[in-house]
Amino acid sequence: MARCRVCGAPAVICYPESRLCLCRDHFLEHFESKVERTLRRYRLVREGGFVLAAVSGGKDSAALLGVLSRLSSRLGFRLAAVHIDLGIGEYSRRSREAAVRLARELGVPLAVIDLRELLGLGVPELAVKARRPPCSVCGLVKRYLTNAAGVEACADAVALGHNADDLAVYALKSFLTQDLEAIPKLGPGTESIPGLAVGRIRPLYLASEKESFLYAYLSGLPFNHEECPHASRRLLEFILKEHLASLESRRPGLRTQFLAKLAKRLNDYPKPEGEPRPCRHCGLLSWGECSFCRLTRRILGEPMGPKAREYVRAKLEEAGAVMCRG
Ligand code: Q46
Ligand code: ZN
Ligand code: ZN
Repeated sequence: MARCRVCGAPAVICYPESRLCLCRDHFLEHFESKVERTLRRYRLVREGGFVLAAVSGGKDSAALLGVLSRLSSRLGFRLAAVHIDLGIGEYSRRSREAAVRLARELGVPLAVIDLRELLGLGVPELAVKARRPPCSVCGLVKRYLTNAAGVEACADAVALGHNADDLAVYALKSFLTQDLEAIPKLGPGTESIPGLAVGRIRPLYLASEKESFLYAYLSGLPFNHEECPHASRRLLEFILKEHLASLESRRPGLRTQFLAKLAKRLNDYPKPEGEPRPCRHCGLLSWGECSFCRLTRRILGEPMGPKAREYVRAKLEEAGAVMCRG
């Protein structure tokens, strides 16, 4: 049986690239210092700043909120959380329950944004009406509402729970499809555009999915173990993930080396042309009309951005997760 390099107790994880094996306690410590190093190295948080963590209810967001709540006092930033209930049946009900329990146990204020309450429809019905795959509508709605929440809360950044496995897949997919403009947005952090968009940070940028899972599980944090019923094994993302996992097993450390190098070269990739402008309906980031206002205008006959912003603001205020006065 593998033993912890620090104390000799039975190991819960071994890193083949460094031959480091760690027990539960030393793994938890190791994971927290890894995330702290990421936050410092890429200057993702500042003392006195305010971070709003997007919490889906899954393992990655549990690890994210767990580790950020430990680091917030050490690094001196304030933390709150937002959960979007996507209205995907039992899966969303369990995810919401897990997110609420998680925030309560960690003592972090949480605002819950309920898509059905806001639009009268959940992701599955929106997708049917829009004649688009559920994940495409879901991604659009999540991006819009987390950005709206960050702007309304006057947060310095919204923290996302993407781990290294996910990010390596997104980056590789962008290379393969030559969607090069997507690459600069996949780094450890993006800048805020005042009034239009809040910066996004990825504290788990260099942490693997296995580490995230182990951290959440071994810390006893609640999370929904189920997969969304719309997750499909036929998607290119899923296929790439399997191939990258197989490469990683033959070349341990490849994924994080790739991401660390990519983070240094983000400025070499093209950015969208033209200046971002406020959406003519809701005022958030767009190039004329934002995709959320366009989608809801087509489906519901009204661009719902302005109502969404009001709704989000009210939920954040109710939760005590706003840093500024409106
Ligand atoms: S929640 Fe949404 Fe995922 Fe479900 S509908 Fe697709 S994107 S699979 S992370
Ligand atoms: Zn140990
Ligand atoms: Zn809009």
